[in-house]
Amino acid sequence: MTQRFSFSLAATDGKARTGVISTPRGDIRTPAFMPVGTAATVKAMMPESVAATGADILLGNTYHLMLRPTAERIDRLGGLHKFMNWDKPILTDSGGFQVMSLAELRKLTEKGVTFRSHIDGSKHELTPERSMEIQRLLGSDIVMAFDECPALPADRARITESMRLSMRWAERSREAFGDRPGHALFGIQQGGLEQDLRGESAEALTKIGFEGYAIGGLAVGEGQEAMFDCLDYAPDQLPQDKPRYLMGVGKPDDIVGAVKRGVDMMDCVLPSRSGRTGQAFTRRGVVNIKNARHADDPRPLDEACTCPACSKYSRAYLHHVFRAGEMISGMLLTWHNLHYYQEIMQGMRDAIAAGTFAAWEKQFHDTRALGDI
Ligand code: PRF
Ligand code: ZN
Repeated sequence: MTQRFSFSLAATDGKARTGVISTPRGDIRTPAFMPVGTAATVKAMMPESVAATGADILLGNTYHLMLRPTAERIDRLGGLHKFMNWDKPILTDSGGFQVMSLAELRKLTEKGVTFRSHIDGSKHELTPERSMEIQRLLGSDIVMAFDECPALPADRARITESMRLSMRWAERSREAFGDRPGHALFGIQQGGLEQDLRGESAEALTKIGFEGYAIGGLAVGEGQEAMFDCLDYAPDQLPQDKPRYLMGVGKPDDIVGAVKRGVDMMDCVLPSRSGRTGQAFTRRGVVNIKNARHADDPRPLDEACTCPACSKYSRAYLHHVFRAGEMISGMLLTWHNLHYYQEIMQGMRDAIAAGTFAAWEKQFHDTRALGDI
């Protein structure tokens, strides 16, 4: 009997939750942070290194993979897991959000969206049905419903119309996904910063029924305070017994604030992208390794960190390889950032299980307030 998709909560502390999502490809400990592997790679990282940082699951992108190398090619080659040598779970985003931020000449209709590729200008169409097909061809373990996400600020009429379209697309996504044991389909709540629209969206999604529920449409320019205000109610509008996934978030303090408010999963390019631009996230805040003050510094980036960048190299070395444009710079800083993010997640999981989340959170903020060494 194959392991089916399931979620079990182990403990709660305030609104924060810890548990496990079980899939045929392995368990996902929650709260979980998913590194982004957009183009079938977490940039600058070998898959075994990503696993070594503590990641249980990666995020992949329908939009990028459908354009290059195409979902059909990945399917012929045995699926995305085999293609990229990652055998743990993969969640794939459904493409609509990336079309809106990356593609050219977009045209949105009830049916879906047509657009031109940002790579070669070729013409494509994404609909709920096609997005489900692509994510099936990729072999995604957690498939996201096809949605639309307006940039904020947007007026209430636009947010309402967009949310209702996303709910009709959610219904079509559910229908097209069908029944696939061991695979999960997550719905995506929209509704901007309007509590009643978020409520209407949650109700529509719950009625359709999904294996998990994402909070979409946040971290799109509204700022942390507005996002937290929304997260004060949005997770509560979604079913208690299913995973809640906040899409595209965020900085370390965003992640801690989201977990505190009842979020179970998150993804963000920040730790990997910043690693390639010389920005490191440490317990004591952000460090820009390109800064001249590191040039003679024999100390590690973070003396308490056990990652390869911190246990084997000095700030002076990391500074040098960044300035020299050496590839190892992006490799080491990405590894450090992903390691640090996973350490935050483990810290939160342990604290929630022990009922000490508030103390953990205070320590997190107090340490950051000290500033870099
Ligand atoms: N929808 C989808 N993907 C997303 C978002 C969304 O609203 C966001 C918003 N932060 C990031 N990625 N499908
Ligand atoms: Zn480190």
